[in-house]
Amino acid sequence: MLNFVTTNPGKVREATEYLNDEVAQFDFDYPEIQADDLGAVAANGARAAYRAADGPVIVDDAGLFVDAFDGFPGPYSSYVEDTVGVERVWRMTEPEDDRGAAFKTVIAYCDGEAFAATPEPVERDERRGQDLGAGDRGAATTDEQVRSGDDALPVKLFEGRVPGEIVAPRGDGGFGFDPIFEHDGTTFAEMSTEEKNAVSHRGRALSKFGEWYAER
Ligand code: ITT
Ligand code: NA
Repeated sequence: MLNFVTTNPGKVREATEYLNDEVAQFDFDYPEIQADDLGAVAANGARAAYRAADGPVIVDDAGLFVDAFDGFPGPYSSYVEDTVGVERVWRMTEPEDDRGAAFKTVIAYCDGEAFAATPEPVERDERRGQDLGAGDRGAATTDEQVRSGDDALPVKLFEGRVPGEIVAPRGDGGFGFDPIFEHDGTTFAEMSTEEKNAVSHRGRALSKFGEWYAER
């Protein structure tokens, strides 16, 4: 059994749909370091959560990156959802000519073991090679195998990204910024969990993780 470390039931719903009965929510509010790198935040969280759970954990740190704002709110998405709110993120983006955005997530896995070194950051998503643009700051690219002092817990990272556009809110499904994020003409809040997983940042990261985990 794998602990999905999150306070967000929406994430658990998506992970359960994807990984079936292998995951359970571990409701643990890990201390989020101030960093503009989702991978660093997730890796740090996975280490803390592994110590607390005393078993294998995954942490998922996500964010909405708006192109016109150079990637804002990005790693600060949770804070912005709580303070500014989803509707006003739409209003802020509305006057912009370019309403392009991306959701990104980094899943960090930690089970206390070291992993075979990956020759290349194979978990980088399929869009590698394309110009990821300034809005993609915060992407994690490599495994956090670095050991420093007592903090000797290796973490494996899986990244997922999906491009889209910020639109006026539509739909009741999903969570967070889903109502204002449109992908191929449909907002994430208008999709079922299954439909969202098939195209989403989290679905992509979960798929990479699932493939790797099955071979482990
Ligand atoms: P945990 O840290 O406990 O997992 P959280 O909701 O704070 O829960 P994040 O920091 O990863 O998770 O999320 C950053 C923000 O982005 C937060 O406001 C989420 O609601 C939002 N978010 C994350 N994934 C999303 C998704 O798939 N669709 C819409 N919004 C999402
Ligand atoms: Na969070």
